[in-house]
This record gives sequence, structure tokens and C-alpha cells, in this order.
Amino acid sequence: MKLRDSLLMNAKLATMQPNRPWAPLPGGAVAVEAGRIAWAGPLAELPDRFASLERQDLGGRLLTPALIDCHSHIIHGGDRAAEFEMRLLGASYEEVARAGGGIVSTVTATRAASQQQLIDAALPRLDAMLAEGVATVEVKSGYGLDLETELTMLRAARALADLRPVRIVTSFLGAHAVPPEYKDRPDAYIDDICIPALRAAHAEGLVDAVDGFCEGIAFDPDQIARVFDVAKALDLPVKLHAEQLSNLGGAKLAASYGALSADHIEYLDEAGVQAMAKAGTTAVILPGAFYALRETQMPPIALLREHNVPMALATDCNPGSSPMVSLLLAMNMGCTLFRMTPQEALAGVTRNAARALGLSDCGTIKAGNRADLAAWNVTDPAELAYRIGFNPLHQRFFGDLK
Ligand code: DI6
Ligand code: FE
Repeated sequence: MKLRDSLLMNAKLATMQPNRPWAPLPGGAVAVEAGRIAWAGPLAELPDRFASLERQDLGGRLLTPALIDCHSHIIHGGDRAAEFEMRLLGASYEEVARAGGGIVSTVTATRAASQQQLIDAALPRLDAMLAEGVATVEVKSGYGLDLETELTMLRAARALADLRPVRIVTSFLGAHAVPPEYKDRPDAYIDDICIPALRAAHAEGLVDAVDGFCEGIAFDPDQIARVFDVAKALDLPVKLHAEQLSNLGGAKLAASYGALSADHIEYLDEAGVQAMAKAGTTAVILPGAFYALRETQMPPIALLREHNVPMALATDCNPGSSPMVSLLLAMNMGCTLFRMTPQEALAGVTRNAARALGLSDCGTIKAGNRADLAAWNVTDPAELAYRIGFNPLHQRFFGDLK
């Protein structure tokens, strides 16, 4: 529900503020004014000026910040079920891509779709996310790979925020794959299409950040750097799909541009971890892609922890490598596959996910933040990561700022 002026009370608050105890406080209350958190703490300490707010009793339930999916490709045409079958018979993700399938097959389907068809296809995916307490979703372009379709994807992404109570953050991912018409001419694609499309999308206010795919089947670090130079000139933050299938030094490159995040990073080495730590770049861990591709190389969680690199978790919802919409499942996979702690998993879909998007007004329960909150039918917050395929959401609150 939308929340404008209200006092949520009788909640166990997991504020997710850094350096605060993990154990949620019982008897907690959150005062909301004009869609923002005005105050949070024990009800007994409620300042008088909030006493007249209309009260909602949460029955002792856990209250967390609403969840944030900081890496998704929910706007796309078609599906890749046939490729799923090919991969089960033994073909690798790279083999499928090199044979003209993979990302390029989704490009064909996306180009064939209208903006309305892209929106209609994305809404059920978005609704599944919202049903799990998500209030902010990052959405990438990157399945158009021509100027018009890249813009259409981003317009469709922006339109989602008018159709549902959700905050959409966009990333321009023109450097996602080389389209068939530029086969073996990646540099020409970057110059002729990717950079002009970025400029056009930015001029239309469609771009919140610039992303790329730095990989043998996509673009090398020099090509990504040329896109990032333009992003920098436009004053747009960058992020990168890096070290997913091999180590090309993408995370280090991204860090040198002060990237918000480096994502996937299964093949990241210690030098890359150090570069990210120095630049304050968040590690976005995507266990759905690891799982779906039957990857065996694990992201360097212990090194990231050791170097205090903040870790986020996201679905990477896309039709090829991570056909997954559940952020709760991503939390479970982060714990079970990578031994992240349940605390890290919850921070990864709240506080650190906000960081990966460069947002400072969500992801924690504190005064000034948007009143994007989630109430859960659980007693211990570790339950959010522990159950599999079960949705304990009681209610999602979306700050009504208008
Ligand atoms: N890595 C991913 O996980 C998505 N893009 C990328 O660069 C998946 C793209 C796809 O297979 O459709
Ligand atoms: Fe991705």
C-alpha cells in the first residue's frame, strides 16, 4: 500500500543501518510524513508531534526497508527456453552465444516488439517482484542494440513507474553484445550505435547510469572505456558486468571510473577486489546466473569481506542466464551457494543495493528516507534468506511523495 502520513507501530525494526545491532528491536514504531520516514524508534520514545498520526498496528511483525533489486533485465522480448534445453544437453552459454543464439536471439525478439508489448511482458515479472516486498527495481536496456530499440526499452522501463507503485532506476547497456549487423566489428558498433544511442537516451532523460558487458563474447576493456568516457563527460555514473565468465580486468577498469558497482565477478582476483575497495565500488553478487549456468567458479566472497567491499545481491532477471524474478531466492542462493550470512543477504537487498544504485534515500529505516518498507510474517530476519520458494510478506509499503 501507499503510505503518506501514518504511524506504523508494534513492529520489530530491522533498520539495516550500518554498525547497528542486527537483532531487531521489538516495540518499534515508524512515523511517516509526506511519504518519508520522519522518525523511527521505540514507541515509548515517540516525540509528541507524531502522536496524532493515524496508527497502523503491525502485530509485532518484522519491519525492514523495502527490498531493492539493483540488477535486472526485465524489459525484453521473447524467451530462451529452447536455449535452456540446448544447454541441458551440454552446450555452454558461450557456445550458444557464438552460434548466434544467446543475447542476440533476445535482441531479435525485442526489436520485433512494440513499446507496449515490452511493457506488457515486463509487468508480470515486476508484479512478482513487488509481491516479495521490492520497491525499487533497476532495469537495463541492452537488447535493442540499435538506437531506436535501446530508447524504446528505456521508455518502457520508465513507463513501469507510472503503472505500478515502484521506483525504477535505469541503466543504459548499449555495450551488451555485438549485434549481427556489426559482427566482427565491435569498434564500429561502439562508435556508430552505442555512443550515439547513449547521447540520445541521456538527452531524453532516460539514463540513470551506464553499464556494459566486459567479456570475451562481448566487449574488451578498451571498448568499455570508450563508452565510460562518454558517460563521464555526461556526468553519468557507471557500473559493469565484469569477470562473469573470465577475468579481463573489468572490475579494475570500472573502479578506475569510480563505478557504483561491478556485477557478477565470479572470476574477480584480489587486485580487482582491492581496486573496488579503494574506489568504494559495490560488489553485486548474482547467484541466479551462477546457478542457471551451472557455473562452478565462486565469487570471492571472503576476499570482498576482508577488504570491506559492500556486497549487494540481485536477481539479474533476464531470459538467458538468470530467468529468475525472486529476490528472496537470490538471498537464499547467496547464502547456500556462496556462504554469505543471512545478515549480509538482507543488507545486500537493502542498504548495499541502494549503494549499488547510488541512492541515499532508501535501503535503511532512518529519518529522511522514503517510507518504502516491508512487514514480514517471520520472527527472525534470517528466515527471509532461509526458506526456499516461500513468500512471507505481510505488507509492502511504498512512500507516497506526491
Ligand atoms: N550477463 C548477464 O547475466 C546478462 N547480461 C550479461 O551480460 C544476461 C544476458 C542474456 O543472456 O540474455
Ligand atoms: Fe545482467
